[in-house]
Amino acid sequence: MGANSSRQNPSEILKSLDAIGQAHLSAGWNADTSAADKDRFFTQVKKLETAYPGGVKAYVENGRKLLADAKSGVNPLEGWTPGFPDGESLPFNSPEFVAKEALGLKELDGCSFVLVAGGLGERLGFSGIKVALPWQITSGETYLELYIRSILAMQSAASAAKGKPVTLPLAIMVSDDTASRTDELLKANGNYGMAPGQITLLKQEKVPCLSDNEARLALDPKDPYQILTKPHGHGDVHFLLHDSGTLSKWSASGVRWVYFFQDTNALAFKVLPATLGVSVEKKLQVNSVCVSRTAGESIGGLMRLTHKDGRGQTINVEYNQIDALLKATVSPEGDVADAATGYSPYPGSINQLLFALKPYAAMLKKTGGTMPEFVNPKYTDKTKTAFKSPTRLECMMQDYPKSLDASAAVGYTIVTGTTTFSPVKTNLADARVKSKEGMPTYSAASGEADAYISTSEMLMAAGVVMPPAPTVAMSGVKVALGARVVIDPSFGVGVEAWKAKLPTPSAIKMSNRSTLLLKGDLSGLTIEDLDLDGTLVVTCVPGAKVTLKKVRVSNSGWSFVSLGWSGKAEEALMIRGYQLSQSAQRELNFEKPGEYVVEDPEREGLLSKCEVM
Ligand code: UGB
Repeated sequence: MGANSSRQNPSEILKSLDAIGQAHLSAGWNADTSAADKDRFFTQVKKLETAYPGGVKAYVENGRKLLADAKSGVNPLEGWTPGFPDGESLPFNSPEFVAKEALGLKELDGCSFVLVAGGLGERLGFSGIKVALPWQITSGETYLELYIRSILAMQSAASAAKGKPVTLPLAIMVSDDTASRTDELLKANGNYGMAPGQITLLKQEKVPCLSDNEARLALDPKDPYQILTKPHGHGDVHFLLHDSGTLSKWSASGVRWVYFFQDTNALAFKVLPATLGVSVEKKLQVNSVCVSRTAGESIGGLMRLTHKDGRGQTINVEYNQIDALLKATVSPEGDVADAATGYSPYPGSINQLLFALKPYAAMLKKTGGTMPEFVNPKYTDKTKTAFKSPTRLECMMQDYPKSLDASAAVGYTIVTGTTTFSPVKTNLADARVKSKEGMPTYSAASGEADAYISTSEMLMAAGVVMPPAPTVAMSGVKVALGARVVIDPSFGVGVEAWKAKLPTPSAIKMSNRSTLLLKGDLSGLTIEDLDLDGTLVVTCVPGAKVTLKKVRVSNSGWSFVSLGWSGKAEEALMIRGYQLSQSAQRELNFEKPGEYVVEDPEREGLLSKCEVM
């Protein structure tokens, strides 16, 4: 097996497999074995060969080494001592934040985006693809639509800033589990407004499972002519971006930055302009968007590691290794909170990464996109000779900086005092347990409540006074739930843009039981004076220049009602435990381009019917 073995004929393939200790794969074949079964086997081997840098031979060799290390208990962090990485902590809406955001906005035209969406929501109890989940049920918009509309909003801002049309490309990493459903969702919705060719789907392939310490490949128990395979992890994204030619294409079209984000963080773009500003100013090759990390929680910690032989690197230490590393080195208490802040002293790494494209593409050219891997076999006993079930090599996208030398500029950005990270990963039963323990739940309920809070924080940054959100239990999961505010990203990119759309923020008031849903193309929307106690839905078409000069809304509004313990509903609701109840709303629909001013008499009265302007 090797670089050209995808072009080998069947007998050459068998010989090559034999040479790397894999003769058992075809040992059961006999005169009755059909040509079709053999064909399926060879087709799969050829596919596996091209999907891994160096092919099956390299995979088996890497497997043997990592399995030997695992057996002899080699600690990959042995010899390394943790310290604090270099980075910038920006209080949200502070002068430093606003300055970094302004700097970053100038760079938006050079941005590209990479969504890693090859994983399934197994821990979440959702059988669909996660990007098809609604990020909140007030509008029911999917994550994928939100992400694309956010990028298109940045594209409009970049085009306006540059005075010429700019296209910001998006790559989505999918897997066998998610590829067809992601493609169908995009097609059914006209790519949510992105131009043909603007989106690239990159499919990660699974890797072979290893059945023993000799790295003998496992056959599928259900099909003896197929090698058992499992996902290799999100680290595949680097190989795919390189191998598919996507990075070269982006580089040739003037892209300077690559922003990686995960499938269910609705707040992923809120901090991008400021993060870009930090990357520009500190000339960072790799900038990890981080959050304050609750000690013990399931997110990695960014650390500056120094080896006793003098090497150094700034990397993510995965959450299951943090406690042991700290105990063995600088802190006998392990992964505990810092008394002064109440958080772990190490920034929480959330897998939102901003890379400078040039050095990244150059490094991948050198390495072929190979990522450091790890293996996690579950042994049957202490002799570590047999596995409970076949294992496989895995890799993580945040491990890319491990391939850089000590002098590489790697750092982080944290925006404090605001909500920037709230992924949806945990099913309702586990979320209830985490909630009781006082840990972040990363559940559908918390993702939804945080999305409203995050938008309210943008309003507050513009000067609007919002009542504090009370803590409530949504089906046993505690969240802070105030006014449900959903505002399409076309409203504006960055705090200063929101301020311009809200020129008299002191004239905007909203009760905690209110819902404000602003949909469509909001680039022409200005809100001057709004008193909302109930639900207001505003929808604008492109070209509608709308001023809410004085709007008074008081109605019975929308609320969330529990599904009850035995409730039956679609999965997207079951993982929340509640649904939306719409009692009354005021609707303002601007269906044609033009200029509109809405000015109510001082008392609008109880309006619940639809208004079409
Ligand atoms: N993903 C893929 O695209 N392909 C794969 O093979 C696997 C995943 P998980 P994980 O932010 O809370 C990560 O499973 O791996 C995509 C970080 O390692 O949700 O447990 C998948 O679709 C951890 O340090 O997360 O933990 C999803 O979009 C911390 O940052 C993304 O990869 C943690 O995320 C993450 O996959 C977190």
